[in-house]
Amino acid sequence: MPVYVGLDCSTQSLSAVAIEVGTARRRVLFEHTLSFDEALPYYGTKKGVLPSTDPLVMTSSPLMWAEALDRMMGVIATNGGFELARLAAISGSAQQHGSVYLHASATGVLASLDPARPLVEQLAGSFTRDSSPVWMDASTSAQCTEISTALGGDAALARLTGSRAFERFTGPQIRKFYRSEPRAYERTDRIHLVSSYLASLLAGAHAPIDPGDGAGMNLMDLRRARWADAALDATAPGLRKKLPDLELPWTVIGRLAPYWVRRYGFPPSKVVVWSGDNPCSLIGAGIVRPGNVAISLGTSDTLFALMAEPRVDPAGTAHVFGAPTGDYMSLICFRNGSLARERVRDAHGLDWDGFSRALRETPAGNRGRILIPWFEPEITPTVLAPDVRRYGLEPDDAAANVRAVVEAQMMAMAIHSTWTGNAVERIHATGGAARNREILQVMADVFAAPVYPLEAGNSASLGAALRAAHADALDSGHAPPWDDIVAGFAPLPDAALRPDPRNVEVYRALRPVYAACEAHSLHGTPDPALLLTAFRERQQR
Ligand code: ADP
Ligand code: XUL
Repeated sequence: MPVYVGLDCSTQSLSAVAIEVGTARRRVLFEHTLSFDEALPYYGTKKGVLPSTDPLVMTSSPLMWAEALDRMMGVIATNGGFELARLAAISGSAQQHGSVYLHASATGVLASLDPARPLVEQLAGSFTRDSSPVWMDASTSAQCTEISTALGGDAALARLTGSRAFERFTGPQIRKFYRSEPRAYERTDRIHLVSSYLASLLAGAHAPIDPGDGAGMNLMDLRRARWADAALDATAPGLRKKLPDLELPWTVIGRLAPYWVRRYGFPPSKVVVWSGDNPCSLIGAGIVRPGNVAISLGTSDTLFALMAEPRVDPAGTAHVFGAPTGDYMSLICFRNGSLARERVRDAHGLDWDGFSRALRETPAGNRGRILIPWFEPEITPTVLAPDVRRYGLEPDDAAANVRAVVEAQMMAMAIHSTWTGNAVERIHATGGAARNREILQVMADVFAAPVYPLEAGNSASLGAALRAAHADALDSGHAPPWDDIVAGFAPLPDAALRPDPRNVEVYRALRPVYAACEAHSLHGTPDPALLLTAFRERQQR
């Protein structure tokens, strides 16, 4: 039975998962995580990021990522618990947007890695920039404006690349490097994403970028999955020849380089193009067809969905990336997630049991009592300063405030995801708050769709392993449907929370009322008092 390995290089750690994929048995064989700060302390990172005097600058060390990869491959070889000869293919996932800058000499180094010496020793002279900007960097506002202006504004850039200019996106980061260190930029032969850099190390040759991660750069024509010349020109001169090629997300880019074969005893397994952590998580969460949505209830809440069409968010706050299935995916972030739920919970001296009890004891629709929960500046919709408002809601009514915060979050997610154009048919819920079934019931009722809680685990590395399995099958001449690829790893039907038809009706009526309260808070549009009264009267009937 073949084994597939998926790696995930996130902000703070490198994780690996090995899965066994047979007709009768499909299961996780091995999981392991190396935390950068703890396992590789001599790079000096804190939570995976290098110290900086400028709070807007966030970088990490590409050499550290290479050393982590070297170590992880050693751990898999000795402790993976499977016969290495069974490893059919390997792929990976990485934090999106981060970039790695290589000198021309890197090409020769990659092609002739010596298995007798550690990887980092051999790579040390290969970088034109020792540190790599990562997704938390926010230091490129000037470059965002320049790129956006050159391309005809935010909306035009979003239509072309899937997102308006964002500080963390790779294009603005490359422009800043070109402006501040023009000579180092000129000496740069290749600019990789974290994903394509690590794939290059595995394959011993420069790896391509897939449309999932390529869409996080403000450089790729989303519809054609090709570099967009106008965006390249607006970013930095001579950029095209410094970028890797773009390839389909199931491309087998080569075999594990002799370094890995001789140093650790791996077979020359297929290396499959890596992708970003969000596209990989989509697959790891079992989202493989339009109408399937994943909602992660973590510190922030995020909603990501598979889309058949490359539509973009007219409000400009969300992102559209390529999906590993060859479709598209939306990514919508809501900053006031667990953060806001905890603020309400703590304000009323509750624990999570008390929070759940409050949800059980209050009716759907909350008798028209509404909270706008921007305890911190909000990403979706854009709110720059904290702004909490209550409509008909007493601040000290604990149970009503609990229901109001959860209903507000679910309403906002439903309202601000309609632009994706796909009706929601099922939701896979993950993140710390997904263990709360009362919260998930509100989700099911608001979206009028069943909610399947996912088992905790690293969905990005699992998604990478499943992508490796899919690419291997395709490369071997049969193309199983994606439903079959994720089968056995996707949530079981009997765990689902089903929508209650009466509550679905209530929330259908509440939606325009909530939208009016949101618009009133955001733009000072007319007070929604009349709408609220009508909704309350309808609930009392
Ligand atoms: P992160 O985004 O940091 O990875 P997690 O996905 O691990 O976050 O989620 C952590 C959050 O889950 C905590 O901040 C907490 O608010 C929330 N949480 C944990 N248990 C519950 C519960 N029973 N009900 C609601 N929220 C919970
Ligand atoms: C997405 C983003 C993050 C990183 C985190 O746009 O910036 O999700 O991919 O790893």
